[in-house]
Amino acid sequence: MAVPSAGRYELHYWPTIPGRGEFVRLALEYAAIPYVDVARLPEDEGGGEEALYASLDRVHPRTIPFAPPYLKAGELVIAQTANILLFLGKRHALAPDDEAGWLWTHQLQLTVTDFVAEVHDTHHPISVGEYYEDQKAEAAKRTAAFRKSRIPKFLGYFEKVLERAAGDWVNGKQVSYADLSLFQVVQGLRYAFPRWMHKHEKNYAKLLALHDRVAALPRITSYLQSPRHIAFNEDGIFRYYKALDRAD
Ligand SMILES: N[C@@H](CCC(=O)N[C@@H](CS)C(=O)NCC(=O)O)C(=O)O
Repeated sequence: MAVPSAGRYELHYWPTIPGRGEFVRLALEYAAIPYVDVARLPEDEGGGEEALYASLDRVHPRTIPFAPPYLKAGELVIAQTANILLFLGKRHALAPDDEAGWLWTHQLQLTVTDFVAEVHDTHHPISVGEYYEDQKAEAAKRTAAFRKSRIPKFLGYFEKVLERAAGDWVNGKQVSYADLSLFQVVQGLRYAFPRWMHKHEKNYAKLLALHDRVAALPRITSYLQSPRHIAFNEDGIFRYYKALDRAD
């Protein structure tokens, strides 16, 4: 990984998890946009969690992020995953440039954002600041409801969106960052809820087909095999806890 250089985007995100940063990484990788994953650099080059945390307050005099991920693009500091993607979409043709098209893509991304927050709440239903192990009973209850009604509602919605799309992608013929994010949603659910997905994912054929198309995009395929890609683990958003994964 190269040291940040002028003109190169800097992604600032927790260095050991795919998390929300992954939605941004997928867009950068697909569009072959040079970037530095700053927190993954050695500490003496500005990497590490401590430096990331400290940077939130210092990165800009005015437009400070609430939480990672954030992207530095020259003088701009942009936080909120969907906002970062809105920016990249416009600058790098990762979304249609007509008003209806970029708004629609952003709308879908905000829906993914809502879903990701609910995924997070399955293992942290009471307190973000406490361990899963300290809220296991509540997590089991919350996740049962999540599996029963929320996953089907969100996936059913994405499926309907794809049924109505005028082509292979949510925007028809052009791949957008929202397609890449839907890929990550399927990846994450397969990791966190394998038993549930094994039984139910067949109900979302269009979404699965989209997932496979994204996986086959050459730059995505090579990214997923590269050391830049971080595997899911139990510190991230999509976590596998046996107790939370049931077929129903
Ligand atoms: N809505 C924000 C959420 C950002 C967020 O919650 N980031 C997490 C990591 S994935 C974090 O570090 N949160 C710290 C906190 O909420 O205190 C987004 O989509 O970017």
